[in-house]
Amino acid sequence: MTTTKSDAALLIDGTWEEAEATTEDRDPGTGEVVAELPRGSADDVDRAVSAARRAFGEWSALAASARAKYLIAAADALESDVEDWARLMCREMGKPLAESKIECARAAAILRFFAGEAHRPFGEHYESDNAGTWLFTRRQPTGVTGIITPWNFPAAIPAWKLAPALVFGNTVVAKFADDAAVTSLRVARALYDAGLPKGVLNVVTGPGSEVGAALVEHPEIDAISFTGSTDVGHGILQSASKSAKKVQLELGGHNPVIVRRDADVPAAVAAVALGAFASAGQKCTATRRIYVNRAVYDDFAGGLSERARDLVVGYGLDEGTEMGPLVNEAQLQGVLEALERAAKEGNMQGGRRLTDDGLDKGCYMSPAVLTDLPHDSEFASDEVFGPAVALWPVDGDDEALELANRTTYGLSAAIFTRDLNAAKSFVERIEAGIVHVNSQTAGAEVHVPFGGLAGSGYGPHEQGRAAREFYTEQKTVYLDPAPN
Ligand code: UN1
Repeated sequence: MTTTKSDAALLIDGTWEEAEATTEDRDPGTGEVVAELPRGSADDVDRAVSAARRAFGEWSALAASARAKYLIAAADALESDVEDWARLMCREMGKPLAESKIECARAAAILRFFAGEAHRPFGEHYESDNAGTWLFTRRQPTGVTGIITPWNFPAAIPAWKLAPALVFGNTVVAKFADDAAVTSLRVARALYDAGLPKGVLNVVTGPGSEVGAALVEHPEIDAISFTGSTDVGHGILQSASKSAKKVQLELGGHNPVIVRRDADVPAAVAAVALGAFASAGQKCTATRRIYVNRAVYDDFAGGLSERARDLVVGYGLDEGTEMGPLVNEAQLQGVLEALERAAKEGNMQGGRRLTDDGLDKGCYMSPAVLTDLPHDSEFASDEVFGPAVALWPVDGDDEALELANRTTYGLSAAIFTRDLNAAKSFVERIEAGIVHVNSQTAGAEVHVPFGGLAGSGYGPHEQGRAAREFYTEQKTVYLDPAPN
């Protein structure tokens, strides 16, 4: 599979454009250049926003089902090309092929779900206190939407923002993260090839400090949806609030797991290993903190340590690879440095750069399992975006819950137990937008809401029927007949 120049281009007003400057987009597994990415500018953003504004009137006036047809055609095209698309994802950001394929198929499923929204209710009908009055809510598109996506789910996250934006009648200017922009651009390409009218979807890649900032500050952008780090998200919120934009943020997580004494320990070990090390831990929903009942602590710790030690780290396209490289050198260095600081406060297995067996050209590390850390250590409260997890023994549910709820985050959490009352109490008391009983912390099904509480999110949740909140505005309509 090769990428061509036109795979990496700006899309403005229905035309694929080259930019004056480019950035090298490298395979983190081999160091090879995958593509030369256009470095868009604030001026490109301005042209894209004007195009989106011009396209808004006609696009928003179409029947939703007419808009949905483009999503279905794009889903068909992407689905027929999953293998090639997944290989591109693997080369661009390191996700092993099997995981990449699942994500690509999920992106197509997301487009199909949102196509279906065209035939589901948009508003609600109420009985008025005045007989004869029709009282209902009507939803209209939010407007010209700025969409900023991360590199860690470069197929699924663009799909889950673009699909509702478009089906509900918004026009879009998107900025995809440089580390996986060509993979994300395939979603835009599929919509474009489906015949999307010009200006409805525009894409400007380039540095967040210029392209992202121009998008967030642009007076003609009505709403911004962002997935990424908490720091960047909070900066976006401040800047977007100056022009009172609608803002939706999906931010970091520091997701806890509680393993009770009545848990199925091998199942808990398997789920924690998957939650912590899949995609090399580069998910906002990844598992990071485990509170294990003292009675099963040694069993659990032994099982997890064995699983981490045996995990096959390698190039994502190689058969048998279970964990690929981190996305780039800077991310790897940041993770290794955070782990070095953590190791000084406790014990660490793994957590080292790997260079043997041909891994020296890439950004590889062994998965880290930390034990004996103080509860007030940096690792216990700050997100480390890599394959690293810490375990602590606890004596009971109250202690486990208190520790699990201690961070400023609130994205995802899991409990492993066979006790229904304990599970119910966990669901009620845990500070998390997504709660699992006996399953890993990561994962998001397309038809249900996805979003974090506390510092993990801001604004309406994404996906499922929840996506309507952000991508539409409500009007309440009192409709009375005029007297004859
Ligand atoms: C998942 O757990 O499959 O950026 C989805 C992220 C989240 C998406 C997680 N917004 O990692």
